[in-house]
Amino acid sequence: MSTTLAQRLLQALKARGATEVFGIPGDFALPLFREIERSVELPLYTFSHEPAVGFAADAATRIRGGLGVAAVTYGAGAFNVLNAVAGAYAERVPLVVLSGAPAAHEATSGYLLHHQVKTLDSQWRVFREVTADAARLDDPKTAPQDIARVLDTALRTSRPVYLEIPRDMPARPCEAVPFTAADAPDPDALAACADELLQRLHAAARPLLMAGVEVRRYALEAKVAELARRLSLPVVTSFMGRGLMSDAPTPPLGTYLGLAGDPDITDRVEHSDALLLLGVIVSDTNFAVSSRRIDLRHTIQALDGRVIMGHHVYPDVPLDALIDALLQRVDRPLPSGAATRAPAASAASAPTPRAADAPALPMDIADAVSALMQRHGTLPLACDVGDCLFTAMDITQAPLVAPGYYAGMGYAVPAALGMQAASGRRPIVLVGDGAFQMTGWELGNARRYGWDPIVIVLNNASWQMLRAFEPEGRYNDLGTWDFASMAAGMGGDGHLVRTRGELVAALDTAHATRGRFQLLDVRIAPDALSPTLDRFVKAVKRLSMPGA
Ligand code: S1T
Repeated sequence: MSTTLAQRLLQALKARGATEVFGIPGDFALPLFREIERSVELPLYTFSHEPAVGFAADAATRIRGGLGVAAVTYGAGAFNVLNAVAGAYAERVPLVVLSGAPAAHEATSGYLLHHQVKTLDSQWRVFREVTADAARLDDPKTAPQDIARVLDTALRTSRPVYLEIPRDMPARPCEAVPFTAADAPDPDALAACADELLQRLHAAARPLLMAGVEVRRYALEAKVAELARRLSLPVVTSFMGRGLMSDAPTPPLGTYLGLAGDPDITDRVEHSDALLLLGVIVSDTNFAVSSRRIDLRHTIQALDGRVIMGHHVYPDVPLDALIDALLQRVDRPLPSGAATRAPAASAASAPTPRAADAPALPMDIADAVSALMQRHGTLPLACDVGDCLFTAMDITQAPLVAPGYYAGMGYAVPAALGMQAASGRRPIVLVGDGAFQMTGWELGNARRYGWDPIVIVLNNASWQMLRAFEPEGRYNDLGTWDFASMAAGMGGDGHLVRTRGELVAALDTAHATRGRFQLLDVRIAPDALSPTLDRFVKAVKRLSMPGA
């Protein structure tokens, strides 16, 4: 019995770290789905709407490493998953899109085919714009090399890729998929880069390391933590990098949020004379509300396979090779002194404990989740866009997946399901009511797969983050949806929460209940912002009004 093209593809995905396939079939993808189910190489999980398929596959790879896999049908299915793929591209996620497609004889039938847009190549052209590589597997003889090239590009660039599979191909006999060898960086250039970088750090009075998403994407957290330890180099994370190295022996001092964040962290970043940006995307969400514009010429940027120092660039220095070269060279701490902890919040600044019957606020959610983790250990977090993400900045540092840069809503609930599928760990979800309206219903798929996330809905009856900028916009009003009452119909338990005391009690009950998702519908006054979002909004308004 020969091995099929689909089996070879699944074996190649598994060999590159994939542990499951998320998908929704369609007639152009039925042969592929049949082979996926028959081959038992990777479990297949289906969702209700393709954005969730993409978000789950994205989060699976963020939390576990390796490749994430989203399988969809041609046209209506593929265009539905497109926004999730765009977000994966922006946020450096190695997501593999498998799309069914018309068979060769259909493509030449002379008919316009169902699901077709402008031409049969329209989808191919659109996906080329949001992926690092693509292949059409229309020939079993060339498929092994094409699959190897595309999947290894995904891992090497940490970007999504696209494989289009005509429906007469999955069951065709096919040879094994090889691995492609990555070109090793020039050893002299790598040595020169590492030597210069260490010289700059040793010459600095206030060196600082900022860890960004590539440190997670290339599985370098332990090595970067070891490098910082040997150098006695203080570490912070970017906004997108929140949660990185949270389980390191010395976790980061905190997260850089400019004017919206901890003034000590802001001072360290903005006054560093050797800011080492490791895998940090230089985006507005990471740097927009700086109190003083960081002169990137005085930083050391290692991103996207190159290192920029001052006015010169080392063009081919992958982050993993750089970290290894630095570790080989470090033999003494930096003269700038030991990595000091950020000053602990003084007792005077410690918030006064609020009455249990006080209306629940975003900060109460941060405090309650932090307290839960202190009692029971770290739980991975999945956050959506909105004040929930700013609220998460005040939670104890823990592994966090969130669309912090592309900022596509509807991410967190499907992402949590993907995280639990890939890691087996129970996640906590923070999501606003607006984002929950988009994809919260995917919780209905949790029971049949045994997933049981704890979902905290910040139900402020509005698109509050937008209202913070446009208070008079009535279009931001959403009305109050009774999400707690809807949980049972989807196979979970709902908890209506109005006060701080009810929040703490509901979270304890939710944590103690396994096998059913738990939905905390936390009613929050529309004008109640997290402290971080409040500072962010004020900073943006101040910086966007010249002379403000
Ligand atoms: N649609 C999608 C898919 N993603 C988006 N980011 C937006 C629209 C724009 C947008 C925001 S924040 C926000 C929207 C609509 C409101 C979020 O409302 P909710 O989930 O209830 O959270 P909260 O009330 O905490 O704001 C970003 C700025 O572009």
